[in-house]
Order: sequence, then structure tokens, then C-alpha cells
Amino acid sequence: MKKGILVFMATTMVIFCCLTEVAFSADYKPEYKLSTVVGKPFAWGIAGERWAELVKEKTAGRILIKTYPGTSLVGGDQTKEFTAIRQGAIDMAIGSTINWSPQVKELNLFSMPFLMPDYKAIDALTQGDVGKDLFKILSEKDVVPLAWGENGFRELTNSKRAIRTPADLKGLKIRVVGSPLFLDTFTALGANPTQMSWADAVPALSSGAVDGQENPLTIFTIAKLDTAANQKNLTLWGYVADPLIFVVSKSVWGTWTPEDQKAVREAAEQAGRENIDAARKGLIPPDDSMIKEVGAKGVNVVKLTDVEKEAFRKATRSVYDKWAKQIGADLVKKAEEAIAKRK
Ligand code: X2X
Repeated sequence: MKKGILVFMATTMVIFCCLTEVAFSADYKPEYKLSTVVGKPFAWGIAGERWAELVKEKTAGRILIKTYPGTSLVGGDQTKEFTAIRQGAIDMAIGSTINWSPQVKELNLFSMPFLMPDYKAIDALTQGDVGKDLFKILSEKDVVPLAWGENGFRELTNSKRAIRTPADLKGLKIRVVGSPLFLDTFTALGANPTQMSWADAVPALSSGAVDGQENPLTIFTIAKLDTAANQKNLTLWGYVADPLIFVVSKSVWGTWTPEDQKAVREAAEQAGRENIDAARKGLIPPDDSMIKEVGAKGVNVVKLTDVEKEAFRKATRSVYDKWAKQIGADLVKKAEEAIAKRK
């Protein structure tokens, strides 16, 4: 009799375990969609592949990820990426602060002209309290932010002439990304900015419909903008930099076990660190091999002195002040203080 009860209890437990296992694995999708703007061999695309690979490894294949470069889940319209995550069309993403800033106004912080003078300044923000504040803001908008990556300092290129002063930019048609802040900055500099997605930018530059653009040198070299898009003049001015953010949609996150959540977070942190190293390779003195490589292609490289930069800073000061209000005076002040204290 006693034995009968034990057998009954054991059987019930096995059935219960099987049922919960089924219930929990039923919530797991066979595959998760990861969005990025560019794919391999761009550092950003490599970061997507790496995150997917590490997640597969760390979850023993319970979470499988397919990458969708070219922001293809939103037809290439990168400023719609964040909304698509919130709506469930994208499960996870590595997004640029620029592309998500139309929906998360505080992310415009990184696009404030001449806020961050160097890489240590980026780190002072992303790795400090400002980064935490931004992650808190994001987590109130249906995503779980996990780690920072980096696209990089955005340098100015064009097909027409060397740019050393704001006057040199006068009348040049410059492709900018989708935050209105960029329209203000380039208008203040006397240029003629036009907003378009990355997918449209390269053909527009190649055909000469647009004269110039701004992007990190890692994007410039891999997209071969010098030959593919007539971009023979480069000005190193480091006016803004866009970090990348690794996120998972909150509704997807909630379906994963704590163990798998931890694995996905750790994978993002590792892929993020590797991505930041890759984004900075050859750009930090004494190793400026990336800049030399661009020069060796016959691109005319102008590196602004601090005095020359000051003229651009002055010309865009009103844009800085206007956007400080829109982003939030407290956050901007916190950022300025963190940068002033950087080591
Ligand atoms: O569109 C761009 O310029 C790019 C690829 O750098 C971003 O997505 C912000």
C-alpha cells in the first residue's frame, strides 16, 4: 500500500515536471530576430553575429538567434527600429543612439556637437551614472538594455573640397541620419543637410545627388566611400560619437528563465566589449593605422587643430543650448560633469 502511494507520488511529480518543462519551452521561439543597421564585415555586424554565437553557446542551444542586417525588418528605415522592437516585430537589436533618438529623446545626448572630446569622455558617460540613467529610461520603454557597444566618432567627408572652417561647408549638400538635431547642426554650419537612411545614402552619394556625409571611419573604409561614393575629402573633427546599445524586447525577455537571461546578458556584455575594441582599432594614438590607411588610398585627410575645432564649436553653440533643453538640462549637466572629471 505504502509502495503504491510512493509510486503514485513519484509518477505525479514526473508528470508535473514534464508539463512545466513543456509549458516553459513552449514560450521559447524556435528563433529570435536580431536587428542591426549594417552586417558583416562592419564591426557592428560582427557584434551581432558574435552576440548570437555566444548566446547559443551559453544557453546550450536553447536560444537561437538569426541576424537581420540592413535594418531589413523595417525595410531599411533605421529610425523605425525602436518602434518595431516595442511592437514585437524585432526581438532584439544592437542599435545606434542616433537611430533610436527620435523615440528616446535623451539619446540625443551623444549627438550634442562637441560634447565628447575623446574616447575617455564616451566611457565617462556610458560606463558611469549617465549610462545607468539612460538604461533606466530605456527599461521604461518596453526594452531590456544589456550592454554598450560603439559605432564611433563621426567624421566628415565630401566629394567637393577640403573642410577646415565652417565657411568651407557653405552650401554643401550633406546626408545626415534621422534625428532633427543633425539638421540643426548642419544648418548652423551653413551646409544644406538632407535626411536619409543608410540604405539610401550610398546611392545618393555615388550619383552626386548629395556631396557629403558623416560616419565613423570603420564604416567609411568598409563601405569604400572613397571609391564607391566619391568621398575624397575627409575632415577629422570628432564632433559627435554614437554608442551602440544591446537590447532585448521586454516581452521576449520575460519568457526566458533567469538562467537564460543571465546568459544573454553576459553574452551581450562580452560582444559589447569586443565591439568597442574593434570600433577603436587604429584610431587611438599611437596606433593611428586606420587614418594612415585612409590617407594611403588617396583621400585628402584634414585633421583639425583645437583652434580650428573651436570655430565649429562656436558656430554650433546655439544648437547645443537648444538641444540641452530638449534632452533635459539635468542629464546634460550630469554628462558635462562626468566628462570634466574623466581620468
Ligand atoms: O546611417 C548611418 O550613418 C549609420 C550606419 O552610421 C547609423 O546607423 C547611425
